[in-house]
Amino acid sequence: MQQNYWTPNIETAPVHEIKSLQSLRLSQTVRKVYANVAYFRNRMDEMGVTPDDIRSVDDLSKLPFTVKQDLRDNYPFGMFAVPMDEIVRIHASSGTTGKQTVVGYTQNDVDVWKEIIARALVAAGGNAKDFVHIAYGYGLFTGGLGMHYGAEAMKASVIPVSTGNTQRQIQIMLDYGSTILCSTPSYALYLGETLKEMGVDKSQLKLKAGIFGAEPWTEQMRKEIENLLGIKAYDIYGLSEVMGPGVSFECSEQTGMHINEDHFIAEIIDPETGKQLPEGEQGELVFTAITKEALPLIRYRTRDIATLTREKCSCGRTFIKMTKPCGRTDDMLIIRGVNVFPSQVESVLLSLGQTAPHYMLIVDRVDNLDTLEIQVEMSESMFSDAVRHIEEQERRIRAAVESTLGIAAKVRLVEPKSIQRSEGKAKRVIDKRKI
Ligand code: DLL
Repeated sequence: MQQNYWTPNIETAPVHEIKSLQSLRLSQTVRKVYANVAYFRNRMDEMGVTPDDIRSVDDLSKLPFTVKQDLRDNYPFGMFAVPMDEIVRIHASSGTTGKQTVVGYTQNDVDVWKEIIARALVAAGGNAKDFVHIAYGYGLFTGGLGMHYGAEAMKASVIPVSTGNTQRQIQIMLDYGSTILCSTPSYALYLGETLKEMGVDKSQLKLKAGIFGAEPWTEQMRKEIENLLGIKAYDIYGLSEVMGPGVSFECSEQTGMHINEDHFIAEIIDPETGKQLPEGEQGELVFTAITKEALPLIRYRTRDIATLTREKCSCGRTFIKMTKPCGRTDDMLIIRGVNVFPSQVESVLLSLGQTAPHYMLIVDRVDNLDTLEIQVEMSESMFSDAVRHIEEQERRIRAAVESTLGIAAKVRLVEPKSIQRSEGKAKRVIDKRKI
């Protein structure tokens, strides 16, 4: 198999070497953060921990967690560990509630970020000959500019389209010969649909791969995108508080994402107790940034639920792998006491086939009882079928949801194209109970 690495000596280093590098970088980072960020110093003092207590990765659990609220409380720049004149870039999270969380980068942070994005692009088969079409939003969101700098570092020809104007995006793909598409998976699907509507055959495109992330997506959705666009679809994960896209990335094996362990230490914890969980167990992902200068967050609780594994990967990389996040602790719906993630419903829908991969979950409370309605778009061919067939399909979906998730749901098939398409992160849930 062809091995594609950007930094082979690091990406394939023996695990004990990675761990000792992490230990060294962790103790240096804790020292810096203790000296420069009042918030951390106070938290560590409260816990009776000093920088001298942190000598290796095994000491991580002695350190306090950081959560999104801490960044909000120190809005906008209160957690930065360097003076503002060293900050060369500012981004902010796309959060819809509360204050935005603001993140900063030094020149060195931007350089590291470029490297890890280049690793992801190269792992997806990218090189200097590629035309990288970036349809993530540019602006305070980290997706657009993050991927942009990495693709430039790889010396690709970068096409910074940003989001929106979907037909024009397709025209650009045709005219400029885009070979790698970077966007949210839901926007990739929308591009695929628009391609069909415009009467363009996927064989007219030069696209070979796509790098999709910023929101959860299932294996079935991957197949759907690959099919619509005629590409191989790779996952990429990240969050602005830790860096942006590129904290982890998929390789040719496509069984999870390698975490860039020379820059980030990953842990899985029990979200209820905060206790570390062993490898292979599912829980909340926690990251410590060990090379960041501007905002080196310690034990940042992502709220994303995933599993870590260090099983040998056929690509040769030794970095630990995380599974696709299956949801967030704060996205999890509790419906009549049952925990439900939107991605589980997506899996059921796509495994049954026939419907389009566009759906909306509407949760409500009627007479003190939670209700779940699943609206799913019919495919064009179904739409022209008899009503009897539609009802039968609704019944099938209802039965599958009930047996897989253990909850009763009302299923309503809706007309093709009636569920709103997103250019960025898709919105899949309307929870009326909170209103
Ligand atoms: O979404 C950074 C990013 C941009 C990642 C482009 C990948 C590609 P935030 O806006 O801070 O940053 O949102 C971070 O998005 O905690 C996850 O819940 C979710 N997320 C990101 N990547 C994935 C993925 C960017 N591949 C939050 N699968 C994270 C599932 C993802 N969820």
